[in-house]
Amino acid sequence: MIGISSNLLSKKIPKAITDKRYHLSVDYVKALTQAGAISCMLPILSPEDAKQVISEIDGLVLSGGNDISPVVYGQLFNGTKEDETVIERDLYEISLCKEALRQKKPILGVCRGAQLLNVVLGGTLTQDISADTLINHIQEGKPTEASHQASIIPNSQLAHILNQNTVAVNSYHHQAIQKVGKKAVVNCVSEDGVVEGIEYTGHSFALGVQWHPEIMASKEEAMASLFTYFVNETKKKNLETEAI
Ligand SMILES: [Mn+2]
Repeated sequence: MIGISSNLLSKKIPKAITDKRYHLSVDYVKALTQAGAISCMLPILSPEDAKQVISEIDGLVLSGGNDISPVVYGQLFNGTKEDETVIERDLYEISLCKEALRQKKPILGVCRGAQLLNVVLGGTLTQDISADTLINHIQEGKPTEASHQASIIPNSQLAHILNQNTVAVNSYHHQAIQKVGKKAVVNCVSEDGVVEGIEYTGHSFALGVQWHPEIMASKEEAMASLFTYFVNETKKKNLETEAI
């Protein structure tokens, strides 16, 4: 069972009785189903609950969504809008991510999730890259289609998973990884130098990509292989446990 972190929606939905809802794009669920896993959506609980939640799942997907509050990586608001952050989500996901690393449960971070993994490992983010980049990282075309190229760092886990030197990715971010966290390395960089992926160098699988592979996974084999690899890692852990 894979747990997928969720967003908090506070907008009024037509015909819904209440305004506040946890929500998640169905593409994450579909990509994991295609990779042979069943999944569940993780509502935003208290950080103290993370230990038990992680103990009950085999792997964690940190999903995309709103900007992470710079407060959690020691910066002031400088490009991130405070009203677009959800501090309870940040604090809960930080706790989930730390606990998954501690319990050696595989982690796949998508977009915000990659940034969150970096923050947990002690890294920082650039709060607004739009003024400094040569390509538009908030694409205008369809989300199922790639909008920019990125180079995969040779000998990285990502290079091993995708088995290619470059990758065409979709792009929906105005923030990016700045200082890379401890025990993490960059595994993918866009043509204009923006970090497009990181991976953990410790004793469990934790990898984050800045794009949205779940939206492309039904059509693109490379994107599907990210989920397949991640799901296989979660099964490996079970086999190890069963062998004991
Ligand atoms: Mn991008």
